[in-house]
Amino acid sequence: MGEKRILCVGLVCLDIISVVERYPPEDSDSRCLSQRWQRGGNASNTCTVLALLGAPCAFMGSLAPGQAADFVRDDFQRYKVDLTHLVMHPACALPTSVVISNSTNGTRTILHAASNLPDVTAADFEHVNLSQYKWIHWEGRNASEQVKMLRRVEEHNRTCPASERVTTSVEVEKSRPELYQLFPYGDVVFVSKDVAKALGFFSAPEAVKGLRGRLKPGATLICAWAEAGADAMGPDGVLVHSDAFSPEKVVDTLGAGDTFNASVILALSRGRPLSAALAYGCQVAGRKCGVHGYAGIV
Ligand SMILES: Nc1ncnc2c1ncn2[C@@H]1O[C@H](COP(=O)(O)OP(=O)(O)OP(=O)(O)O)[C@@H](O)[C@H]1O
Ligand SMILES: *[C@@H]1O[C@H](CO)[C@@H](O)[C@H](O)[C@H]1NC(C)=O
Ligand SMILES: *[C@@H]1O[C@H](CO)[C@@H](O)[C@H](O)[C@H]1NC(C)=O
Ligand SMILES: *[C@@H]1O[C@H](CO)[C@@H](O)[C@H](O)[C@H]1NC(C)=O
Ligand SMILES: *[C@@H]1O[C@H](CO)[C@@H](O)[C@H](O)[C@H]1NC(C)=O
Ligand SMILES: *[C@@H]1O[C@H](CO)[C@@H](O)[C@H](O)[C@H]1NC(C)=O
Ligand SMILES: *[C@@H]1O[C@H](CO)[C@@H](O)[C@H](O)[C@H]1NC(C)=O
Ligand SMILES: CC(=O)N[C@H]1CO[C@H](CO)[C@@H](O)[C@@H]1O
Repeated sequence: MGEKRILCVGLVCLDIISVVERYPPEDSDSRCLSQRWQRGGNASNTCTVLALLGAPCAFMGSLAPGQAADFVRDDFQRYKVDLTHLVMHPACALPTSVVISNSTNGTRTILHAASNLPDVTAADFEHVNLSQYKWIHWEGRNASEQVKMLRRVEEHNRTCPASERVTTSVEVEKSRPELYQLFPYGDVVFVSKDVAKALGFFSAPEAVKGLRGRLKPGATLICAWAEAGADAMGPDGVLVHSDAFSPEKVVDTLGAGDTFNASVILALSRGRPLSAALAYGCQVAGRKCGVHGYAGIV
């Protein structure tokens, strides 16, 4: 049997990435340094990183037919990500993002295309055999549906033997108040700098202290703050911090947050203490910022 899997629920999309030395002036015609297709979407990226770090994982999300979807599916398979819970929508299109990646300092400018692809629902999630997973992570999207999924896991945990219980984590990344209803559900909650700022906090430690009251008792709150590293607080109420680990040269920060989250989830799921998990997350995310894509993170 081996290690049980980690399931990530959220979005997969296609990222078309053009690497430039400097931002192009409007209405100009210029050459980029390189261009690539990359499987994107936050939950999908989290799976990529888990797979590279050697953790068996699965992705649950919606997919539409077409060339972009074929590319995405092949790429998942290349990383041996389990796709049992892909939900097909034949009449829809896969979302695509165009990314301008600045290799001079690693910033990424993202243009999302709207898509008619619906999110997975609580009814889809009913098909998941919870006993097969040790951890389920949600990218906060359709929050009211996701709350139903989280409640299902809580119910499962209440009725099954301890060895079958599933740990839950949620990521509140966009400052949409609808997503804030997820705070009281995860065993681990990841909150972004954007959300922290929108809620009136100016640093990761302030955000962790200020927002912990929104979590259920015994839960852990984690907040990453780019070059300032990350802070967290677990059930014991002790604030822990890790500095960022800067690579020699920052070339590509696209997916640094997903890399951080995947690494922290993996470390916690293997029983590491919170401080060690946070440091590991910052180390792997820092390494990621120094390379294009993900291949060089291990
Ligand atoms: N410029 C950087 N140098 C070193 N480490 C970084 C840098 N940017 C991000 N990191 C690392 O990545 C972690 C997550 O970064 P951040 O808070 O910027 O996530 P994010 O905004 O969600 O990223 P993305 O949107 O690109 O996925 C940080 O805690 C830090 O460890
Ligand atoms: C890329 O980085 C350089 C150096 O910091 C900066 O001058 C330029 O404005 C950046 N371009 C973009 C698109 O961020
Ligand atoms: C990169 O350059 C842009 C534009 O000058 C700036 O806004 C941004 O903060 C810089 N980012 C980093 C990570 O240095
Ligand atoms: C769920 O998975 C467990 C463990 O693999 C298995 O024993 C059980 O039969 C499965 N249940 C269903 C309903 O498929
Ligand atoms: C969430 O899912 C439900 C059920 O599928 C749907 O009715 C609703 O429109 C969705 N909401 C958002 C914000 O996507
Ligand atoms: C499982 O759900 C229960 C509530 O039923 C919750 O207290 C617990 O934190 C959850 N996770 C684990 C790993 O037990
Ligand atoms: C991952 O967690 C960090 C820190 O809690 C957060 O800033 C980020 O938004 C989360 N998700 C992604 C995709 O970066
Ligand atoms: C497709 C998508 O929603 N991507 C988001 C992933 O997370 C980053 C921040 O961590 C957002 O900027 C992206 O928009």
